[in-house]
Amino acid sequence: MQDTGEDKQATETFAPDEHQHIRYNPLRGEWVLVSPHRTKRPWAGQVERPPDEDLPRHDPKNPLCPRVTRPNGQVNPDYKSTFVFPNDFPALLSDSPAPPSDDDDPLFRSGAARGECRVMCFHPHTDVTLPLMTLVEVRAVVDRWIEELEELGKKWVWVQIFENKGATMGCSNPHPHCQIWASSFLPNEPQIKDENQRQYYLQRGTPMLMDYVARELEKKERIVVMTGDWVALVPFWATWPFEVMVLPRRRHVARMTHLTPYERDSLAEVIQKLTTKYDNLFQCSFPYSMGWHGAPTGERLEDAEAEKYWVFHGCYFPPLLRSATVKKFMVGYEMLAQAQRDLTPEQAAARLRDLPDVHYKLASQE
Ligand code: H2U
Repeated sequence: MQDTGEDKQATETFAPDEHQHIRYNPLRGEWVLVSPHRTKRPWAGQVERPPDEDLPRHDPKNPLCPRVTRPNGQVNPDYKSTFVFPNDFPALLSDSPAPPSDDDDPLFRSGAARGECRVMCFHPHTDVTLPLMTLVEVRAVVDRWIEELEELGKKWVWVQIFENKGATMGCSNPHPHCQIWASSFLPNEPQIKDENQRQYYLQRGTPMLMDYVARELEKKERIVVMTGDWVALVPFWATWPFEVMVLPRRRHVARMTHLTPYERDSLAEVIQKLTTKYDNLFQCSFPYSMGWHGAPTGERLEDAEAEKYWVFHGCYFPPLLRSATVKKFMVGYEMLAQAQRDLTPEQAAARLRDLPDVHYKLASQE
């Protein structure tokens, strides 16, 4: 427990939407400071450029578009659905010399890093993001993610699928796409989640996130959208203002590769519904970084214990705070002490939940 000090002075009754407090994230084993009384502070800081809404459907200069020649001379096929290619500027190569082993040195440790990086285009049209695709098209994206996980997961212990969307998140290309980085090592984030889920399972004999989702379904305070098999909610311990987790709500699933056809359809639906609400929040193409986490792969595919405690889930981290142009900075206190938020997770969930289910661009066409 973080030392909260004795609360000797409090005379008012605690109200989570009014009074500052700290919340625990059991998945990462860390705390977040919630300061709801600060939501009304004026903003005179940096303003982002609004996302570009007038994108061409096809740009012959964009290396992610169909039929375009990439700078390395390769010509993209005239793809009609998803398209995956090896990243031309990969952070991880499959064959590279390893540093000398220095496990005994407590101060200067290093290790081998090998892997593969791919780029996956979601759709042939640059102006069509996930919420604007048909359900069949989103389902094709889900299927392709699973195919990539199956293939890369045979060899690599961790396959990270992630989407960086919008220039605010450092995304270099507006074409709808994600990246897939597979590595010979378990990166920090999944390693922390692996250990915390394992410890919880050892102590209680149930998977942490299935227990968590059951409690959230009872409370109904932080739910944004639900489909047959999935729930998208703002976690109790969210750090980003409109952070969302996508969790299985009926059946314990450890890996994305374990999904049934119906669960895949239902996942496509929750992705479409959530991203529609995101875009509707500030009537813009909502930026975020998102990705999927499930039980490790490669040499850990046979780890039956990990399949008992890992719960497959999605994480959405959007930076926007109060408009299409004002983002939350994770700086100062966050870098030096711990994450802090103003808006409560319950307020964020209510704002998203109350938005229309129809995308603002499609609503104007009705
Ligand atoms: P981001 O927009 O999320 O940065 O991803 C684009 C990726 O596409 C990036 O990793 C790759 C970049 O290396 N890329 C290619 O592999 N080939 C190209 O011709 C352009 C971009």
